[in-house]
Amino acid sequence: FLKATAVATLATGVSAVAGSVKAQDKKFTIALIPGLTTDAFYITMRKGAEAAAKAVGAELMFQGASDFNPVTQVPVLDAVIAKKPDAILIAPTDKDQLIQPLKKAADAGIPIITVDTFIGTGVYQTGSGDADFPLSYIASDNLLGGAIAARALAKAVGEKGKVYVSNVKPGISTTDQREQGFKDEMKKYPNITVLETQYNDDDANKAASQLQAVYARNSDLDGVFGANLFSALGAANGVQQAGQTGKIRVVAFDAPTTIVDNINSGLVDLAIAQHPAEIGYFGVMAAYAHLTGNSIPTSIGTGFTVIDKSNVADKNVAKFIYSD
Ligand code: T6T
Repeated sequence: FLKATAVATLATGVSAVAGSVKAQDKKFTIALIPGLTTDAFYITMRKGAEAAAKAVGAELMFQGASDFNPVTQVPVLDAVIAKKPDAILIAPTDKDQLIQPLKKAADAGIPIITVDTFIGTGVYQTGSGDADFPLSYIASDNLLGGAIAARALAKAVGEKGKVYVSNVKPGISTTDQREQGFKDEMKKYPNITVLETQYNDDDANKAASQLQAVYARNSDLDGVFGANLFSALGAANGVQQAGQTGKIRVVAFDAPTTIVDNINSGLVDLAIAQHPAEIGYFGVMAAYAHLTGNSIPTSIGTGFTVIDKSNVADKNVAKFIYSD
Protein backbone atom coordinates (compact mmCIF):
# COMPACT_ATOMS: atom_id res chain seq x y z
CA PHE A 1 0.00 0.00 0.00
CA LEU A 2 2.77 2.40 0.99
CA LYS A 3 4.59 1.66 -2.19
CA ALA A 4 1.49 2.35 -4.23
CA THR A 5 0.94 5.75 -2.54
CA ALA A 6 4.53 6.71 -3.21
CA VAL A 7 4.17 5.84 -6.85
CA ALA A 8 0.93 7.81 -7.11
CA THR A 9 2.55 10.86 -5.47
CA LEU A 10 5.52 10.57 -7.72
CA ALA A 11 3.27 10.31 -10.74
CA THR A 12 1.36 13.44 -9.65
CA GLY A 13 4.61 15.27 -9.06
CA VAL A 14 5.89 14.41 -12.49
CA SER A 15 2.74 15.55 -14.18
CA ALA A 16 2.78 18.81 -12.17
CA VAL A 17 6.35 19.44 -13.27
CA ALA A 18 5.44 18.61 -16.84
CA GLY A 19 2.50 21.05 -16.59
CA SER A 20 4.59 23.96 -15.34
CA VAL A 21 7.28 23.33 -17.95
CA LYS A 22 4.55 23.51 -20.55
CA ALA A 23 3.27 26.83 -19.16
CA GLN A 24 6.75 28.35 -19.33
CA ASP A 25 7.16 27.05 -22.83
CA LYS A 26 4.07 28.87 -24.12
CA LYS A 27 5.06 30.80 -27.19
CA PHE A 28 3.81 34.33 -26.62
CA THR A 29 2.84 36.49 -29.57
CA ILE A 30 3.82 40.11 -29.04
CA ALA A 31 2.54 42.67 -31.55
CA LEU A 32 4.53 45.78 -32.46
CA ILE A 33 2.57 48.57 -34.15
CA PRO A 34 4.96 51.32 -35.34
CA GLY A 35 4.08 54.93 -36.14
CA LEU A 36 4.51 53.92 -39.78
CA THR A 37 6.26 51.03 -41.51
CA THR A 38 8.50 52.88 -44.00
CA ASP A 39 10.62 54.82 -41.53
CA ALA A 40 14.21 53.81 -40.69
CA PHE A 41 13.51 54.64 -37.04
CA TYR A 42 10.78 51.99 -36.75
CA ILE A 43 12.63 49.54 -39.02
CA THR A 44 15.51 49.72 -36.54
CA MET A 45 13.10 49.39 -33.59
CA ARG A 46 11.72 46.22 -35.18
CA LYS A 47 15.23 44.72 -35.34
CA GLY A 48 15.72 45.21 -31.61
CA ALA A 49 12.27 43.77 -30.93
CA GLU A 50 13.04 40.72 -33.11
CA ALA A 51 16.29 40.16 -31.22
CA ALA A 52 14.48 40.17 -27.87
CA ALA A 53 11.66 37.96 -29.19
CA LYS A 54 14.24 35.45 -30.35
CA ALA A 55 15.98 35.55 -26.97
CA VAL A 56 12.78 34.68 -25.07
CA GLY A 57 11.24 32.40 -27.71
CA ALA A 58 8.32 34.74 -28.46
CA GLU A 59 6.82 35.54 -31.82
CA LEU A 60 6.86 39.17 -32.98
CA MET A 61 3.94 40.38 -35.08
CA PHE A 62 4.91 43.63 -36.87
CA GLN A 63 1.99 45.45 -38.40
CA GLY A 64 1.63 49.13 -39.22
CA ALA A 65 0.28 51.77 -41.57
CA SER A 66 2.20 53.40 -44.39
CA ASP A 67 1.87 56.91 -43.01
CA PHE A 68 2.05 58.54 -39.56
CA ASN A 69 -1.62 59.15 -38.96
CA PRO A 70 -4.25 58.02 -36.43
CA VAL A 71 -6.77 57.61 -39.26
CA THR A 72 -4.67 54.82 -40.78
CA GLN A 73 -3.21 53.49 -37.51
CA VAL A 74 -6.52 52.79 -35.74
CA PRO A 75 -7.75 50.21 -38.32
CA VAL A 76 -4.37 48.46 -38.04
CA LEU A 77 -4.77 48.40 -34.26
CA ASP A 78 -8.31 46.97 -34.58
CA ALA A 79 -7.02 44.24 -36.90
CA VAL A 80 -4.26 43.39 -34.43
CA ILE A 81 -6.73 43.27 -31.49
CA ALA A 82 -8.86 40.82 -33.51
CA LYS A 83 -5.85 38.50 -33.73
CA LYS A 84 -5.68 38.41 -29.90
CA PRO A 85 -1.93 38.77 -29.36
CA ASP A 86 -0.63 38.26 -25.81
CA ALA A 87 0.58 41.88 -25.63
CA ILE A 88 0.67 45.00 -27.81
CA LEU A 89 3.58 47.40 -28.14
CA ILE A 90 2.50 50.52 -29.99
CA ALA A 91 3.83 53.95 -30.97
CA PRO A 92 0.57 55.94 -30.79
CA THR A 93 0.42 58.54 -33.57
CA ASP A 94 -1.63 60.97 -31.48
CA LYS A 95 -1.69 61.66 -27.73
CA ASP A 96 -5.51 61.85 -27.56
CA GLN A 97 -6.90 60.06 -30.58
CA LEU A 98 -5.40 56.69 -29.66
CA ILE A 99 -6.77 56.63 -26.09
CA GLN A 100 -10.19 55.12 -26.85
CA PRO A 101 -8.96 52.64 -29.50
CA LEU A 102 -6.29 51.40 -27.07
CA LYS A 103 -8.78 51.24 -24.21
CA LYS A 104 -10.67 48.65 -26.29
CA ALA A 105 -7.57 46.47 -26.35
CA ALA A 106 -6.97 46.90 -22.62
CA ASP A 107 -10.64 46.07 -21.90
CA ALA A 108 -10.20 42.91 -23.99
CA GLY A 109 -7.44 41.93 -21.55
CA ILE A 110 -4.48 42.67 -23.81
CA PRO A 111 -1.60 44.36 -21.96
CA ILE A 112 -0.48 47.59 -23.65
CA ILE A 113 3.00 49.13 -23.61
CA THR A 114 3.67 52.30 -25.57
CA VAL A 115 7.01 52.65 -27.29
CA ASP A 116 8.51 55.91 -28.64
CA THR A 117 5.31 57.96 -28.16
CA PHE A 118 2.71 58.06 -25.37
CA ILE A 119 -1.00 58.67 -24.85
CA GLY A 120 -2.40 61.18 -22.35
CA THR A 121 0.44 62.53 -20.24
CA GLY A 122 2.65 59.46 -20.59
CA VAL A 123 2.49 58.89 -16.84
CA TYR A 124 0.88 55.46 -16.49
CA GLN A 125 -0.57 53.24 -13.76
CA THR A 126 -1.43 56.18 -11.50
CA GLY A 127 -5.03 55.17 -10.96
CA SER A 128 -6.27 58.49 -12.32
CA GLY A 129 -7.22 59.92 -15.69
CA ASP A 130 -8.48 58.06 -18.76
CA ALA A 131 -5.11 57.20 -20.26
CA ASP A 132 -3.09 55.65 -17.46
CA PHE A 133 -3.89 52.04 -18.41
CA PRO A 134 -0.75 51.19 -20.44
CA LEU A 135 1.75 49.31 -18.31
CA SER A 136 4.87 51.15 -19.41
CA TYR A 137 6.27 53.87 -21.69
CA ILE A 138 9.63 53.08 -23.27
CA ALA A 139 11.28 55.93 -25.15
CA SER A 140 13.92 58.62 -25.52
CA ASP A 141 13.76 61.69 -23.28
CA ASN A 142 12.39 63.99 -25.96
CA LEU A 143 12.42 67.18 -23.85
CA LEU A 144 16.12 66.62 -23.28
CA GLY A 145 16.62 65.85 -26.98
CA GLY A 146 15.04 69.19 -27.89
CA ALA A 147 17.30 71.00 -25.42
CA ILE A 148 20.40 69.28 -26.86
CA ALA A 149 19.29 70.42 -30.33
CA ALA A 150 18.84 74.02 -29.14
CA ARG A 151 22.31 74.17 -27.58
CA ALA A 152 23.89 72.71 -30.71
CA LEU A 153 22.07 75.07 -33.07
CA ALA A 154 22.79 78.08 -30.84
CA LYS A 155 26.48 77.22 -30.97
CA ALA A 156 26.42 76.68 -34.76
CA VAL A 157 24.85 80.10 -35.42
CA GLY A 158 27.14 81.96 -33.00
CA GLU A 159 24.37 82.47 -30.41
CA LYS A 160 22.54 85.06 -32.50
CA GLY A 161 20.13 85.29 -35.41
CA LYS A 162 16.95 83.63 -36.65
CA VAL A 163 16.03 79.98 -36.52
CA TYR A 164 12.86 77.87 -36.72
CA VAL A 165 11.59 74.38 -35.97
CA SER A 166 10.57 72.09 -38.84
CA ASN A 167 8.04 69.76 -37.23
CA VAL A 168 5.44 67.09 -38.10
CA LYS A 169 2.12 68.23 -36.60
CA PRO A 170 0.81 69.07 -33.14
CA GLY A 171 -0.52 66.22 -30.98
CA ILE A 172 2.41 63.80 -31.29
CA SER A 173 4.08 63.36 -27.89
CA THR A 174 7.64 63.00 -29.15
CA THR A 175 7.81 65.89 -31.57
CA ASP A 176 5.74 68.17 -29.30
CA GLN A 177 8.23 67.56 -26.50
CA ARG A 178 11.25 68.12 -28.77
CA GLU A 179 9.84 71.48 -29.83
CA GLN A 180 9.07 72.41 -26.24
CA GLY A 181 12.53 71.37 -25.03
CA PHE A 182 14.08 73.32 -27.91
CA LYS A 183 12.10 76.50 -27.23
CA ASP A 184 12.65 76.38 -23.45
CA GLU A 185 16.40 76.03 -23.94
CA MET A 186 16.46 78.81 -26.57
CA LYS A 187 15.17 81.24 -23.90
CA LYS A 188 18.75 81.18 -22.61
CA TYR A 189 19.89 82.85 -25.86
CA PRO A 190 18.35 86.35 -25.94
CA ASN A 191 19.93 87.17 -29.29
CA ILE A 192 18.28 84.26 -31.08
CA THR A 193 14.77 84.69 -32.47
CA VAL A 194 12.75 81.50 -32.91
CA LEU A 195 10.37 81.99 -35.85
CA GLU A 196 7.02 80.26 -36.21
CA THR A 197 7.13 76.45 -36.41
CA GLN A 198 6.47 74.95 -39.85
CA TYR A 199 4.39 71.74 -39.86
CA ASN A 200 5.03 69.30 -42.71
CA ASP A 201 2.80 66.27 -41.95
CA ASP A 202 5.88 64.01 -41.98
CA ASP A 203 6.45 64.89 -45.65
CA ALA A 204 10.11 65.68 -46.44
CA ASN A 205 9.19 67.43 -49.71
CA LYS A 206 6.86 69.75 -47.84
CA ALA A 207 9.60 70.43 -45.27
CA ALA A 208 12.00 71.31 -48.14
CA SER A 209 9.62 73.80 -49.75
CA GLN A 210 8.80 75.30 -46.36
CA LEU A 211 12.51 75.91 -45.77
CA GLN A 212 12.71 77.80 -49.03
CA ALA A 213 9.56 79.80 -48.23
CA VAL A 214 10.87 80.77 -44.77
CA TYR A 215 14.19 81.77 -46.36
CA ALA A 216 12.35 83.82 -49.01
CA ARG A 217 10.63 85.76 -46.20
CA ASN A 218 13.79 85.94 -44.03
CA SER A 219 16.95 86.33 -46.08
CA ASP A 220 18.84 86.45 -42.76
CA LEU A 221 17.68 82.96 -41.71
CA ASP A 222 20.52 81.28 -39.78
CA GLY A 223 19.34 77.86 -38.80
CA VAL A 224 16.71 75.17 -38.61
CA PHE A 225 15.97 72.32 -36.21
CA GLY A 226 14.45 69.30 -37.96
CA ALA A 227 12.45 67.66 -35.17
CA ASN A 228 12.27 64.18 -36.71
CA LEU A 229 13.73 62.17 -39.57
CA PHE A 230 11.56 63.51 -42.43
CA SER A 231 11.51 67.09 -41.07
CA ALA A 232 15.31 67.10 -40.86
CA LEU A 233 15.90 65.41 -44.19
CA GLY A 234 13.48 67.78 -45.92
CA ALA A 235 14.85 70.91 -44.24
CA ALA A 236 18.40 69.88 -45.20
CA ASN A 237 17.35 69.32 -48.81
CA GLY A 238 15.67 72.74 -48.77
CA VAL A 239 18.89 74.36 -47.58
CA GLN A 240 20.83 72.63 -50.36
CA GLN A 241 18.28 73.58 -53.03
CA ALA A 242 18.46 77.20 -51.84
CA GLY A 243 22.26 77.09 -52.27
CA GLN A 244 22.73 77.84 -48.58
CA THR A 245 24.76 74.81 -47.48
CA GLY A 246 26.86 75.79 -44.45
CA LYS A 247 25.13 79.19 -44.27
CA ILE A 248 21.77 78.04 -42.95
CA ARG A 249 22.81 75.58 -40.26
CA VAL A 250 20.88 72.36 -39.74
CA VAL A 251 20.50 70.30 -36.56
CA ALA A 252 18.71 67.01 -37.18
CA PHE A 253 16.77 64.68 -34.94
CA ASP A 254 17.20 61.01 -36.01
CA ALA A 255 19.98 59.33 -37.93
CA PRO A 256 19.08 57.56 -41.18
CA THR A 257 22.00 56.48 -43.41
CA THR A 258 21.74 59.64 -45.56
CA ILE A 259 22.68 61.69 -42.52
CA VAL A 260 26.30 60.50 -42.79
CA ASP A 261 26.72 62.08 -46.24
CA ASN A 262 24.94 65.22 -45.07
CA ILE A 263 27.25 65.55 -42.06
CA ASN A 264 30.35 64.86 -44.14
CA SER A 265 29.34 67.41 -46.79
CA GLY A 266 28.64 70.07 -44.14
CA LEU A 267 24.93 70.29 -44.99
CA VAL A 268 23.96 69.05 -41.51
CA ASP A 269 25.92 70.11 -38.43
CA LEU A 270 24.81 67.41 -36.11
CA ALA A 271 22.34 64.55 -35.76
CA ILE A 272 20.77 63.37 -32.53
CA ALA A 273 20.45 59.62 -32.97
CA GLN A 274 17.86 57.91 -30.82
CA HIS A 275 18.35 54.27 -29.87
CA PRO A 276 15.30 52.68 -31.52
CA ALA A 277 16.68 49.12 -31.38
CA GLU A 278 17.00 49.54 -27.62
CA ILE A 279 13.37 50.74 -27.43
CA GLY A 280 12.19 47.65 -29.37
CA TYR A 281 14.35 45.28 -27.34
CA PHE A 282 13.20 46.56 -23.97
CA GLY A 283 9.61 46.78 -25.21
CA VAL A 284 9.53 43.04 -25.89
CA MET A 285 11.43 42.23 -22.70
CA ALA A 286 8.99 44.29 -20.62
CA ALA A 287 6.01 42.57 -22.25
CA TYR A 288 7.59 39.16 -21.65
CA ALA A 289 8.37 40.01 -18.02
CA HIS A 290 4.76 41.03 -17.47
CA LEU A 291 3.38 37.94 -19.22
CA THR A 292 5.49 35.67 -17.02
CA GLY A 293 4.27 37.27 -13.81
CA ASN A 294 6.97 39.85 -13.12
CA SER A 295 6.38 43.52 -12.37
CA ILE A 296 7.80 46.10 -14.77
CA PRO A 297 8.75 49.78 -14.48
CA THR A 298 6.06 52.25 -15.64
CA SER A 299 8.68 54.02 -17.74
CA ILE A 300 12.02 53.10 -19.24
CA GLY A 301 14.25 55.82 -20.72
CA THR A 302 16.62 55.05 -23.57
CA GLY A 303 19.59 57.09 -24.69
CA PHE A 304 20.91 59.30 -27.48
CA THR A 305 24.12 59.39 -29.46
CA VAL A 306 25.06 62.80 -30.82
CA ILE A 307 26.74 62.43 -34.21
CA ASP A 308 28.84 65.12 -35.89
CA LYS A 309 31.84 65.39 -38.22
CA SER A 310 34.28 64.64 -35.41
CA ASN A 311 32.89 61.20 -34.55
CA VAL A 312 30.84 60.02 -37.54
CA ALA A 313 33.57 57.60 -38.65
CA ASP A 314 33.93 56.01 -35.20
CA LYS A 315 32.38 52.54 -35.28
CA ASN A 316 31.02 52.89 -31.73
CA VAL A 317 29.08 55.90 -32.97
CA ALA A 318 28.24 54.62 -36.46
CA LYS A 319 26.48 51.59 -34.95
CA PHE A 320 23.67 53.98 -33.94
CA ILE A 321 22.96 54.97 -37.57
CA TYR A 322 19.51 53.53 -38.35
CA SER A 323 18.91 50.51 -40.61
CA ASP A 324 17.03 51.22 -43.86
O1 T6T B 1 11.56 60.61 -34.65
C1 T6T B 1 10.99 59.36 -34.85
C2 T6T B 1 10.01 59.08 -33.75
O2 T6T B 1 10.66 59.21 -32.51
C3 T6T B 1 8.83 60.06 -33.83
O3 T6T B 1 7.87 59.73 -32.87
C4 T6T B 1 8.22 60.06 -35.20
O4 T6T B 1 9.21 60.27 -36.18
C5 T6T B 1 10.27 59.33 -36.19
O5 T6T B 1 9.76 58.06 -36.45
C6 T6T B 1 11.25 59.65 -37.32
O6 T6T B 1 10.62 59.70 -38.55
